[in-house]
Amino acid sequence: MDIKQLKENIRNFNLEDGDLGSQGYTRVLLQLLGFTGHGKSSFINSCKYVLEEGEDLTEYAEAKEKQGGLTMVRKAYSLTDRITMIDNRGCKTMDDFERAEVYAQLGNVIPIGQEVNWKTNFSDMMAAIENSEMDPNFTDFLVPIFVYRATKLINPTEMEELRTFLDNCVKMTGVVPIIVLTFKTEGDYLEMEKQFRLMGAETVIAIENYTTERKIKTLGRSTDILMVIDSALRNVRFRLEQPRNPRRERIERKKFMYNYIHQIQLHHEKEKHEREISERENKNKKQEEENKGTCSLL
Ligand SMILES: Nc1nc2c(ncn2[C@@H]2O[C@H](COP(=O)(O)OP(=O)(O)OP(=O)(O)O)[C@@H](O)[C@H]2O)c(=O)[nH]1
Ligand SMILES: [Mg+2]
Repeated sequence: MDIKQLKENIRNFNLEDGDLGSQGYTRVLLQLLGFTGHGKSSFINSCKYVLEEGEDLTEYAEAKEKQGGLTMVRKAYSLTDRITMIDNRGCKTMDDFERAEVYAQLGNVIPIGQEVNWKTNFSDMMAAIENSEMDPNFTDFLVPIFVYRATKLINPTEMEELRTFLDNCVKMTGVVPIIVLTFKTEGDYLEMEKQFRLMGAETVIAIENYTTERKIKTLGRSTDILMVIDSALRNVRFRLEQPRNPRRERIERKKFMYNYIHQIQLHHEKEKHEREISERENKNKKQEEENKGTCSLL
């Protein structure tokens, strides 16, 4: 498909187009997820830049390298009347708590426009889910997009964590996250693509983001970026060919969150219990050795 056609398809995308209509969905939410500094905010700027005419790049979403992460508040950026991108807070690690927060953002449990603070206890997490009932949103069709730097190699442990993460995104949304490999010209993106495919990714697209320093529009760079949005819309069309119930899907996401939080709670309790046993054993051993020492002196 040529670039003109891609742009037209995106601009004219309508949720009503399929045989079953929109089934209650009113917009597509492209949910950008990933580690801090991997290029989520830059990707939003790039998408808007490519869809707009002209060569003036506007930094809609602030993008720069910042220790600890730059984007803290979930923000929405509309691409068309029907398609909105969400710049979610990036995570530093993939530990249980941060991941729970990533799922909460993906499931729209954290309202748009709200600062995302990593919670460190289970009751706060449960409370956040309950609070989301104040303003329940079930009319957004969620599409996860995972943004990852092509320069950052993945070790086997991370690979397992990412595989589970991709799988859980499918459980929550019915869509396998689209993998966007940024810094295309700086890393071995072919190798990275292979790794992600081995983890279960269906669509992997390497791109070079447009930045204020490097903003000359070229055919290849612009096409790559549009392909990501096009691929997301293909997923939406595919899912809308089947009868759907947005309210039910929202309930299912909520159940997933409760179950996930319950699982990590059990996991943490088990770890705590094992730590206590090992500490007690060490203490007893030390006591025995001290006693032995006293006996031999006698
Ligand atoms: N060369 C190059 N630089 C990029 C690319 N993508 C992002 N950058 C740069 O990488 C830095 C971090 O990018 P951001 O878009 O702020 O990353 P982020 O994922 O939004 O980070 P947080 O908000 O901290 O989670 C910025 O200085 C960008 O200009 C790319 O594809 N190529
Ligand atoms: Mg950002």
